[in-house]
Amino acid sequence: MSSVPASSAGISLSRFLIEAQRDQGHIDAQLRLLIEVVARACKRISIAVGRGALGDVLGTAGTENVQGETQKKLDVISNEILLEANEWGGHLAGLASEEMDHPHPIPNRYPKGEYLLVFDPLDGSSNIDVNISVGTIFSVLRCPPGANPDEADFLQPGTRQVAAGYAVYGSSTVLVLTLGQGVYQFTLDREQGSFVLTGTRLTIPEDTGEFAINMSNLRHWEAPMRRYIEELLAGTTGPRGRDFNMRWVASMVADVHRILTRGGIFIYPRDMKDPTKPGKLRLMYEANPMAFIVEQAGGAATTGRQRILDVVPETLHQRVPVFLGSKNEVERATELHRMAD
Ligand code: AHM
Ligand code: MG
Repeated sequence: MSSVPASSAGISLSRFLIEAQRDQGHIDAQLRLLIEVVARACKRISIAVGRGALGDVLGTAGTENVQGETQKKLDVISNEILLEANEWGGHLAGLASEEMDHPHPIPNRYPKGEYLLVFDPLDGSSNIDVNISVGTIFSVLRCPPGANPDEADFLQPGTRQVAAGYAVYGSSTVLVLTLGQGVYQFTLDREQGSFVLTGTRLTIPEDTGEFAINMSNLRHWEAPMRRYIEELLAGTTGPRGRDFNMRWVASMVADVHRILTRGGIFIYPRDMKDPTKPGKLRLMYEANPMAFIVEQAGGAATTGRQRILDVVPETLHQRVPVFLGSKNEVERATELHRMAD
């Protein structure tokens, strides 16, 4: 990561966005407002997560989402915070979330804008109760002109994203953002209540000695996936001729944030545990925004077979295998899958 140049020290997210609009013309007023509003919602989620057991926010909500997963109280609270913050500002035509079966229309009493917002309000939520980092992931698309958006209008490939980002609620709260012109990091100044620029033009090293995967699924993987990990585990006497270390937080935001900070490869492959599911992670609000960020930082992101950003979604909650991070490792893993096909 490039540290912040002295001339940019203390720049707030608001100032960064105003300059991106006014001086560079990278964004328009609606997109600026959208990012500001999402950041404000992330601040509120950060406060709720940070209260932990003091806030009556831990544990399950007693409901399931469309994917049959038990919702945590904080999943539901975070989803509501993002909905309430975003629906009245006039910058959105519609929203969709991991926690809602169908897109959420903008109520008729509010003006509609040009953008669509898709998000995972609280990723890694199995980690909430044990005080491990969780996060929010979001992706911004343009609404097709004149559309009163329905689900089909959201089903755009990741190449059409105009912005993407995530917040990690960890030892500090960090917001990582791309507007398609590099990747920037902001850290929440808890005393001031604002996000401050702490990293510009983040880059992921092309080579790495670190991989992130849930190894307990090894017996369910496809042959090329097993071969790739066996190569890494073989160490200095194996085909790769060096040692690799493993890290797995089980919060995608935290694992991806580590990779943006110091490199690595993150993999959630397809497995045969449930052959009806082509992977665990969701394309539109997990894989696509992370793939956009990783590519903007010079890394690579594939399904093991094709570039994630080129996948044309068929459904809102579609799953895909995910291989992302340091370019040379993603290319090696992808090459093994292609050779096996
Ligand atoms: P979630 O959106 O329901 O929280 O699930 C996504 C999470 C990712 O954050 C993480 O990489 C993965 O699922 C963890 O999976 P596993 O439980 O197999 O380790
Ligand atoms: Mg998630």
